[in-house]
Amino acid sequence: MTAPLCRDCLTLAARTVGRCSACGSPRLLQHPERDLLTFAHVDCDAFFAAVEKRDDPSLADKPVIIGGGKRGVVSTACYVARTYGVRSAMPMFKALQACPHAVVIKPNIDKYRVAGRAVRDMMFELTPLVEPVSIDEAFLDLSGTERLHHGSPALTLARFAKRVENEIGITISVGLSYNKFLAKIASDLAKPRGYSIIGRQEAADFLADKPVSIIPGIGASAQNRLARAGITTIAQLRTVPLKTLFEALGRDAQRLSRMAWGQDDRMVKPERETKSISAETTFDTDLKSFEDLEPALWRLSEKVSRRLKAADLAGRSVTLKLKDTEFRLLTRTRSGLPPTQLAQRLFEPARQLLKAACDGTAYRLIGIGAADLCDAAEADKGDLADQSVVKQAHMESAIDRIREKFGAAAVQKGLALRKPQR
Ligand code: TTP
Ligand code: MG
Repeated sequence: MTAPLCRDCLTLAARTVGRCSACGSPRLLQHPERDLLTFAHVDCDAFFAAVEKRDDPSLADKPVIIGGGKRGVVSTACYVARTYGVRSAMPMFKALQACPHAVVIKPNIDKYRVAGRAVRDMMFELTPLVEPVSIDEAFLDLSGTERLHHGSPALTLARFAKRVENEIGITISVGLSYNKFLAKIASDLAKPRGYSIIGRQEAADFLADKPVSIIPGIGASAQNRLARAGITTIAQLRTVPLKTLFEALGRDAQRLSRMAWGQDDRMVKPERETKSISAETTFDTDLKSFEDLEPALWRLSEKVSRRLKAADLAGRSVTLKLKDTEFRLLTRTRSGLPPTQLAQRLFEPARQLLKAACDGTAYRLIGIGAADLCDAAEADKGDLADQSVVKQAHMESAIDRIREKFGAAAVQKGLALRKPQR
């Protein structure tokens, strides 16, 4: 058994009844596979609230809620507020019913972005293999860094957590495992200030009684379909024949069923400057008519729009991509557009391009991409002549809010529901 690693004094300490023999801390990290694992997921604790508490120490022990900005919902609740039942995405009035003495602070996204970037910059000092997932979380692959950092990834991460606390003034939770799927689950196990390890030996047992929803890619509708077949846990999912799984989960079935056994081959993809954001889909049956292709294009426009919004980017050009049954690729681009991240405004030019491309050719794939990217701050402002843009932006953000609360299927445009005619 490896000696316990103290997360406070960072020594490999001989333990005296659950405490570090060097500094007395109870925060010891011990696991048979600890020094063999290299995949990590790091997530900041109650991120927005933590930044506000850092900047105003009088808030340290108070319940703090960030929210009530443009949206009437909770963006984040600190861990004190969470003890009263306050949660992200809860309507503000409910949160205040649960915790009337909470300190409510309007979000200051620019400030959080600076803090998020500082954490990220520090990650890049550990390894170039950093894959940011959102403003406050990232995957890291620390394989091959032992010599550089004079220690195992586990130790490097413990040092990192301490450094973030000391230098940035917020806390993080770390998950360490042998792949992304389990590292992400691990980081959530002991929040806040957590550090959890899931090793190869225990992974299958650990997953058995967990709900299928912890597998990324099994969204609300797949969960429903599985639940109708009596499958709610991962152990049950493992017993389903692959053919049945294909019917319930589509093309991803094999990847998802491997995850049920704790296997995940996804690499940590380092951040590259994003040049374009796109989405595409291959049809089960080739499609010819504009009426059949249009709904697919709309769904993809929504997807690209979601990704642009998540990345705080807007596109100034839109590309339509089509592949015919001979695998010949056709791309058509509209550029010089006013910057947008709205689904409707990505869709419109692409729809025109699609109309022109529907000349009887059967297509097996359609895609849409936004390029010439710029900061979202410049997007969808509208001008006096065109207030419809502002209206569209309001409408889409209302839809986004409903989806945030009730899932993607809660609001669907008529187009998205149209099935191809055959
Ligand atoms: P999370 O990492 O999901 O949440 P968190 O950091 O507040 O708390 P945890 O300790 O559980 O990780 O999201 C990061 C930030 O993103 C969060 O501080 C605020 C923002 N956010 C929203 O604005 N709305 C939401 O519904 C969620 C989930 C997050
Ligand atoms: Mg977080």
